[in-house]
Amino acid sequence: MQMTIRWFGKNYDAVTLEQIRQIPGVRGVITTLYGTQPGEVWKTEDIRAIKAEVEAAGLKILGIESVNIHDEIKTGGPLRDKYIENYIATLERLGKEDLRLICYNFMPVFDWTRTDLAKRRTDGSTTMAYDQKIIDKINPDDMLNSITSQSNGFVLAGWEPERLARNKELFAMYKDVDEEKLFSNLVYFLRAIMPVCGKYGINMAIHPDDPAWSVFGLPRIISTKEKILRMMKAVDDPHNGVTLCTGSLGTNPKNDIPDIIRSLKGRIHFAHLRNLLHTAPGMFEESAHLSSDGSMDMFAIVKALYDGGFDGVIRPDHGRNIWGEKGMPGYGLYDRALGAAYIEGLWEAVDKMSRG
Ligand SMILES: [Mn+2]
Repeated sequence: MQMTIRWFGKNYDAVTLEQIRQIPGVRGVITTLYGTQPGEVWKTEDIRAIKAEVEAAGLKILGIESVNIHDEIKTGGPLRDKYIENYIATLERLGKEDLRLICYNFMPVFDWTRTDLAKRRTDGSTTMAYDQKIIDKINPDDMLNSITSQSNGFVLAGWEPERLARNKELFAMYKDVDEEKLFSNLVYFLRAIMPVCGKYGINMAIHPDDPAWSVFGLPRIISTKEKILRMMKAVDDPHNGVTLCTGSLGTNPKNDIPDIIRSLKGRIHFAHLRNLLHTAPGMFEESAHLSSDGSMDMFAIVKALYDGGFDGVIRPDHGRNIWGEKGMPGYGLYDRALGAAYIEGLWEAVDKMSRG
């Protein structure tokens, strides 16, 4: 297991590489070329530059989150083959620079959805929260304005203004895309990229839908064990894998995460570990990572990963904002550092118990 922290690059992140380097057990970061647009071929010089910057701080880039997928690919539009070619060219360049873990998602329009980015908890911390009753009452434009106004001035991954300015156009593009169509477009994409992944040993790790049900009528295909296994079988290649995001899958309390982990043995390339507190049906908030603070059994989750021989990359996922930090919602330093240390502790305990 390799512990990492997501880092958005010096122009976008308030957390520095020097700070990340001091979190116990953290040897690497997960990052991306944040300024690039979906569909763009990444430049080798840009990849080398960010790699050199991270390595100069005594860390390594252990995964890319994300190489985003152009909507022409997701909707199966007339330009999809051109954008798949571009995606393959980017993978090739990443592979040549020894970057072999790629997180991506196949969610239409919105990467993730929350209704409150700074819900105050009883301990005075703030956290991201979701309430389906609010979503049912608003339209996507309200959603965008609300997210943007709460972002503390940061550009939030998945809510980049360039993309979201095209909100209406995007909804129109997905008008005739149902779950089956989206699924077959994903399979088409994966079949096309598997040869280059095989050549460079690149592991693709699809991120589950967040929340794990349809919002604003958009289709969801990576939200349950059955759906994920269907996708694994449709492209039965070890390079076609998943990002096991407990906070996304766990939005639906019916998802048994340790069971999902066991069913995906060998196909989990990346793990996002965080905890949620379910407050009512369709309503949750992101808690601290500890089992005792949320609704998930983080010990059982770590043990299932360990027992399945997981040797990939983990990162603590979103954290609360604590100790007065003015951070990007979900991505401050302090609570994620606590999360990393906690997960390291669980891992050490499970490891020593298993060895007897
Ligand atoms: Mn995640």
